[in-house]
Amino acid sequence: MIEPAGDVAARATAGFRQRYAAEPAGRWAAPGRVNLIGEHTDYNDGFVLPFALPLHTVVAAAPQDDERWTIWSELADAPVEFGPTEADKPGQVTGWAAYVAGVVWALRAAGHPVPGARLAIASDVPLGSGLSSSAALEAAVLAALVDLGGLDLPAERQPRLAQRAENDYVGAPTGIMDQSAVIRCRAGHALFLDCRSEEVEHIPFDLDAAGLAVLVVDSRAPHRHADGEYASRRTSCERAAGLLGVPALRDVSPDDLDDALARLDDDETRRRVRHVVTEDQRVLDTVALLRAGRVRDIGPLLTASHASMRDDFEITVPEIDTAVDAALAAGAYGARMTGGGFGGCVLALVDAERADTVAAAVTAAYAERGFAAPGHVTVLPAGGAHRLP
Ligand code: GAF
Repeated sequence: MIEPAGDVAARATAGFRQRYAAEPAGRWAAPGRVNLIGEHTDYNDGFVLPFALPLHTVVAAAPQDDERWTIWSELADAPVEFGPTEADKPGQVTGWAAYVAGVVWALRAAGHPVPGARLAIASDVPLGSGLSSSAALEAAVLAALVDLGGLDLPAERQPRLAQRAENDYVGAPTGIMDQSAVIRCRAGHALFLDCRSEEVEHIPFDLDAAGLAVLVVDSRAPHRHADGEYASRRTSCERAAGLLGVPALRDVSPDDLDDALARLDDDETRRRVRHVVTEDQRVLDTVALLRAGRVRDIGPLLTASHASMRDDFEITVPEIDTAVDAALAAGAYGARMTGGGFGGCVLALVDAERADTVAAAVTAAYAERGFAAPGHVTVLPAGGAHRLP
C-alpha cells in the first residue's frame, strides 16, 4: 500500500502544533482520484471506474470542548472559525472552508452529534486540475470527525454524505463518483461502482505486473465556464430521460439506442444521450477485459471514450485534445480526458518504459501549438481515505 507522502502529514502536524500550540489527536488522509473510464455517467445512475492517486489531503485534528470548528489550511491566508449557526445554513461559510462546513452541516442534518474540533490541513492534490481535491478535503475531514466523535457512519455510507455537503452546502451539482473513489478505493485496484445501487467491486488493476503505467497529464488549460457547462450537461441528460420515460439514462440499453435517439427532438440532446449510453457500455467492457487480465486491450475503449466526450458530449478543449492525440501518436495504447471536462487532466495507458517519451511528445505538441507547458506524473492505484498511524 502506498502511504501518503510523509511530508504532507508532517506539514499538517506542524501546522496544527504551530497554530494551536497543542498535539493533534490524530491525522486522517484522503487521496485525489482519476477516473479510468465512465465520464458523466454517475449522475445518470450509471457505471464508473475510478482509482485513487498516491496524492493526499491530510487533516490533523483534535476535539475542542465547545461546539465550534476552527480550520487552518497551509494554502489559506487566515484560519476560519464557525459554529452551529453558520454550519446549519448553507452559504454562511464560503470559499475553500465551505467544503469543511458542508461536511459538518451534512453530518448534523443526518442527526449525527458532531464534535467541535480544531483542524489543520495540508495537501499535495493539485487544486483545479480535476483530480478531486474537493472530494479529498471532504473525505479527510469526514474521516476525522467520524473518528473523533465515535460516530456510527461506515465507509460505504460516507460518500453520499460528502456528496450532500458538496451539492447542498457548497452548491455544486456533482454526482457520487469522486466521493466514492476517494473513500472506497483499494490500492492496486480500480473501483467499479454502480452509481444507482452504490455496490462496488474492486477490480485488480496491476499495472506493474503488465509492464504498464498510467501517465497523467495536467493540461493546465484554463477552466472555461466549467461549472455552468457541467450543470447544463446534467440538465440535458435529465430532460432526455424524462422525454424517453425512463428514471435515468442508465435505463436506455445500447440495443435500444437507435430507437431512443429517434424519439428525441434535437441533435444536441441525441449526442448527449449517445455519449452516456455508449460510455456506460464502455465501462462494462473495460471491466470485463480487466477481469480477464487483458490490461493493454482496454486502450481502444479509453480512446473511444475520449472521442465520445469530444464529439458527442462536447466537454473537451484544444489543450486536452492535443495531449490525447500526441500521446496516441507517441505509442500510448489509449488516452482520454478524465473528470468533468473543460480542462483538467488526460490519462494515457503506456508501456512503463515509454512513459517519459510519451510525456515528452505531449510537451512538444503543446509547444508547437503555443500552449503553456503541461505537467505530468505516472501513477499507480492507491487506497482510499484512512487514519494515519
Ligand atoms: C466531476 C463530478 F464531480 C463527478 O460527479 C462526475 O460527474 C465527473 O465530473 C464526470 O464524470 O468530477
